[in-house]
Amino acid sequence: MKATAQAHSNIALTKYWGKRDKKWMLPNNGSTSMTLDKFYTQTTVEFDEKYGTDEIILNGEKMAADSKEGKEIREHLDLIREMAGISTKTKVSSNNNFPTAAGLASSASGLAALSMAGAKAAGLNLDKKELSILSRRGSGSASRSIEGGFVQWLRGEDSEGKDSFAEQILKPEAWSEFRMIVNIVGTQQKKWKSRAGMAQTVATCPYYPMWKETAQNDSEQMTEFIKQKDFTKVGELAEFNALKMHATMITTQPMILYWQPTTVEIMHNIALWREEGLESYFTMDAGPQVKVMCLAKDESELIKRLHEIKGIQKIEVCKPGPAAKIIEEHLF
Ligand code: 2P0
Repeated sequence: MKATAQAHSNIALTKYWGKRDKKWMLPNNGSTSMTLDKFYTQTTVEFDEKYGTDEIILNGEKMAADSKEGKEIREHLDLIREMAGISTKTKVSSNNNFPTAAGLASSASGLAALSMAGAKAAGLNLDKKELSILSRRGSGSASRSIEGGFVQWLRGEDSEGKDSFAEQILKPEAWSEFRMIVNIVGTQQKKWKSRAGMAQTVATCPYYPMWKETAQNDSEQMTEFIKQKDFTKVGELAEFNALKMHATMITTQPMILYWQPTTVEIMHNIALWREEGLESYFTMDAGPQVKVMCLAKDESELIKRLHEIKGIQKIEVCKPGPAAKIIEEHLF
C-alpha cells in the first residue's frame, strides 16, 4: 500500500483561466502545454492502519492540519479512498526540485504526482485518461502533467467532466529543439493563488467575456500549430494568448498584477530582439517569471543577452519533458 510517483511541471502555451464548474474542476476552455524536463515533484503515498490521521510532509516540513493546502490534499486523498472503497489514513511526503507557489506550476506537478502515487498505493489500476481526470479534480493544470511532451487538455461537454482530460499532441522527442527558458524574477509567495485569482476574474472582470469567446479557439489552433511544428505560429499565438489572459487579470477588481518591473523589461527586450531577427516569444503565468520560447539554434545567444538583465535572479533552460511515472525509490 505504498507507492512513489514523479510528475513534471508544465507551462501552458494557451492558458486555463476560469472554471465552469468548481466541484468537478471543469474549465471554461481547453488549454495546451509543454511538460518541462527540469522541474518535477516526487511524492510517496502510504496507506496504513498505523496512521490515525493523514500525515502530510511537503519539502521536509509537516503541514499544519488546518492549513488550506493541507485541507486540499486531504480532500484529494478522500477522493482516492472513495474510488478504492477504503477508509485507511495515509502518510504523504512530497518534494519539489523548484520553488513552491512562484508561478512555476507546483500545483500541476504536485497534484499529478499525488494522484499517480495515491491511486497505485490504494490498489487502483487507472489508465492515463483516468489519471488525468483524477489529477484535474485536484488542480486543473495537473491534468496536463500526466502526459509528456506537448499536451492538450480538452474542455469537454459532460457536466461531470468525463470528457475533460489531457492527451498528448507530440512526444518530447518529436520536437526536441523547442526550448522554454525560465527566467526567475522573484520567488516570494504570491498574493493571489491561481484558484482564488481566476474566480475573482470570472466574477468581476468586464473583459472576461472576450476571453471566454476566444480562448477555446486559441487552444484548438495551437494544437494544429504544434502538430505542424510551426514555431513562429506557436510563439505568436502563445504570446498573444498570455497577454489576453493578463489583460483580464489586470482588469479584475481588485487588480491582479503578477508582473514585476523585470517582467516588463524582459517583454520589451524579447520584442526588440525579435525585430532584429532573433526569434523568441514570451509567456507568463500566475507569477512574475517570464518563460521565453525559442529553438535550440538561438538558445546560447538569448541566454547571453538575458544574463545582462540585472533583475533576473536565475535562468533555467527546459526542454520538452517526460510523462509522469511510478518510481522505485520511496521518500520514506
Ligand atoms: C495555466 N494557470 O493554464 C494557467 C495559467 C495559471 C495561469 O493553470 O484551481 O493551479 O487548482 O484548478 O491549475 C493555474 O491554475 O488552478 C493555472 P486550480 P491551477 O497553466
